[in-house]
Amino acid sequence: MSGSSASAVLGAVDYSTKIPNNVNLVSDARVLKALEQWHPGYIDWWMTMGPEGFQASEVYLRTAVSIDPKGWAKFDYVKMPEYRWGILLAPQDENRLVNFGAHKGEKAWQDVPGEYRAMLRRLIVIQGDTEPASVEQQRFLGATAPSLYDMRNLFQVNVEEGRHLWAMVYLLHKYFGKDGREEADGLLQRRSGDADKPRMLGAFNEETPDWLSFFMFTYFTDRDGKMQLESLAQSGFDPLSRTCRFMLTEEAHHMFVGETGVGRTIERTCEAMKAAGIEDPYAIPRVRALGVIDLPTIQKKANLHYSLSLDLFGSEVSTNAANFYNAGLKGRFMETKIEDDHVLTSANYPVLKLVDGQIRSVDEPALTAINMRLRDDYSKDCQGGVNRWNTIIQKAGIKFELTLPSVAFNRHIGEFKDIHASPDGKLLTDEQWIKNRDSWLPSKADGDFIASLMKPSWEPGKYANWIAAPKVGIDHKAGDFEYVRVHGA
Ligand code: BYC
Repeated sequence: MSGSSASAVLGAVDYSTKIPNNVNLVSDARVLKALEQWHPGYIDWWMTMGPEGFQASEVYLRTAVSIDPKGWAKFDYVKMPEYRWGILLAPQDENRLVNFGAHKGEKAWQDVPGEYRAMLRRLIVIQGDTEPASVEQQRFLGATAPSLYDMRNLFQVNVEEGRHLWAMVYLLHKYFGKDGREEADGLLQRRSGDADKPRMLGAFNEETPDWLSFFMFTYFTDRDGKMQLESLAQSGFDPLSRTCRFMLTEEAHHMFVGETGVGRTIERTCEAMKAAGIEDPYAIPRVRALGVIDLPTIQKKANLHYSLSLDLFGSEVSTNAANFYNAGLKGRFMETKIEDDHVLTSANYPVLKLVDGQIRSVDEPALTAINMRLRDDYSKDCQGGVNRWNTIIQKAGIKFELTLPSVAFNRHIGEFKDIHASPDGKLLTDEQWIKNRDSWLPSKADGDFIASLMKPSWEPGKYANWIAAPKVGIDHKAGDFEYVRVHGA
């Protein structure tokens, strides 16, 4: 089927333009031109800040060929710089309404409401900023991939984060004129961890130094992505809603990579402990001597990434969040499934706060507690995978349970940013914190040990000693499938 006739099919992607899309870009010369002008800068960014050392390798990637649930994933070998980053929106529902806030019941907006322009632009820019940031954070991991399967998954996540950047850049170019173009350029100029031009949100300026961090990041931080995208998918600004709905389908794979990556790490540790007859999970030197990551260190990594990700929800009580909601721009998780008035002018919501030196639940107006509610939904969502990790440990007969730390632990944003608390939520003096910090968060020595295990394992079907093989292959490929044809290997 030719590009233009393909685009006539509902949801099909037009590959006839330089930028594949299902938004009829050919008939929108202004936006097409703006995006084509932005494209070289993007490729330049990808070549300098994307996966280091693998731009010439052929990677078995999925590319969206249609947004239809059955047809959006087509697998083939692609060199990453040639990946067809496209603009894909979920189908428009002509009858869609604004479902919450002061405009509840109005027809969903197809254009930016003038009064909310700045607020909406800010939300889109923050969302957009996280996408290239994560690629920058992960750019050195290919060199130490524990298998070709894992390497391919890393690159899949990376190209899709690139596509999510395109998604936000499309909205900026299409709906925000000159300042949208400037913001789109800014998204290529900031850099993760840069002292002068850092990325906008805290967790996106942290390092992802090893593969366990990558898996924790895709489990915990991509899950913030899921919650935020789901809330933005509720937006009364319909193009944002449609964009986020399609992004969510891709996000699911990222969290799968995280959950199974941590799960396989745990599985391998338990297996090695059993084979060596080690029952005590705290016999750390003995476990490490087996070349696997001990369970207490896995707990520390989870503590770190969960607490960093909690910061991404902003302050528990936030007028920004209330304004976003009231304006109909950003809703709650699964807004339309919640049974209340969706206006929230008279409702309350319990918020954990610091009261007289104690962590207490205090009722706050639900409208200002929107971030807290989303964070609560996030914590519940996180618990599911932790339970599944614990099942792996239990099945191996090892007495150890992974837990999510208290929301007061290791926080830099919100109610608990100025205090120290233990993972079980006890308030601590500075001295107690300093004394115990390394037993709750990864220490330099833990980092060095994990780094010592990060040796490449690139033979098809082979896995580094510290991680178990996956249960099934990507696209149901056999165990020895060559997911990446590494250039020059
Ligand atoms: N770091 O009222 P406040 C993803 C700022 S992840 C630095 O507390 P608000 C992905 C805030 O900007 C999802 N600054 O919070 C995952 C504000 O600044 P201004 C990304 C922070 O505004 C993995 C001030 O503090 N998407 O997709 O209600 C891989 C007071 O703000 C932080 C979104 O986040 C922080 N952590 O909520 C790839 C959705 N937190 O305005 C991708 C869009 C707050 O005073 N963003 N601040 O200068 C939002 O909805 C909101 O901006 C936030 C903050 C939830 C982030």
